[in-house]
Amino acid sequence: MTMELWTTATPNGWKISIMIEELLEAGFELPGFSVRTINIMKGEQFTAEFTAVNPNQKIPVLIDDGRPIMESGAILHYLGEKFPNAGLLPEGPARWDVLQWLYWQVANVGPVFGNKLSYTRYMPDVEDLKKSHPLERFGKEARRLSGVLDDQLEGRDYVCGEFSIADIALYPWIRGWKWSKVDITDRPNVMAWVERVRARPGVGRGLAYGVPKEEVDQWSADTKARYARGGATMASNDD
Ligand SMILES: N[C@@H](CCC(=O)N[C@@H](CS)C(=O)NCC(=O)O)C(=O)O
Repeated sequence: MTMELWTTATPNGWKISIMIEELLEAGFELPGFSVRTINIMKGEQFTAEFTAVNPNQKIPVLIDDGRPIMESGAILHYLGEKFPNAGLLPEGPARWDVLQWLYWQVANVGPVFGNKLSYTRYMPDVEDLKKSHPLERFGKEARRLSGVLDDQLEGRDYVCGEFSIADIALYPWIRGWKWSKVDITDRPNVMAWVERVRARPGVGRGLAYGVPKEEVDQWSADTKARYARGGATMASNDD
């Protein structure tokens, strides 16, 4: 078996590195697993080699025994099915609880938080006039989505009760609320869930792929500046 993850340290990349580490944490063995870091700041996603495995030219990509799979949601779904005993994509009626929240993430939270982040951090300030509409639009929608998530988490430790690929999909975008400037401090269930998910050993290891230890939870000023500069030349992080 060979399984290659082509990725980098971004919210969509973390979804898969967290999934891999949660599988390892649960005792599954992935002997042929390897990670290849794609430098999206340098445009490695646009090479012919990358485009051959993902015509959409974005990380992450999983190549399982030579078969490439693009789209973080599809990769989580695929791995959830491949390792049914991990319980990250349960069988029976609970499966559809999880899948609907997975699709809610890829269709809503990813694009909205991604665009909010992009306009907040990656569009130069001189364009302020042009920024006001998208900032209001995506800011308001991100706040609304955080309220939906808060309601769903009422009385639950995780999005669908037990930890699942729905949590794995949602966490990397929500954890960046300060960087995206989406205030969730009045969403107590979401705030507690962010802490709870972060405390899982597999999640901690998944966030550390390609990241210096001291920057897993807090970027240095240099890294922030580098991301802001690099992001300005990139397409928005649509899901
Ligand atoms: N819908 C895709 C989105 C992937 C995506 O936006 N990846 C970003 C990094 S988080 C990327 O590769 N950006 C490079 C670019 O836009 O050129 C998924 O969920 O996998």
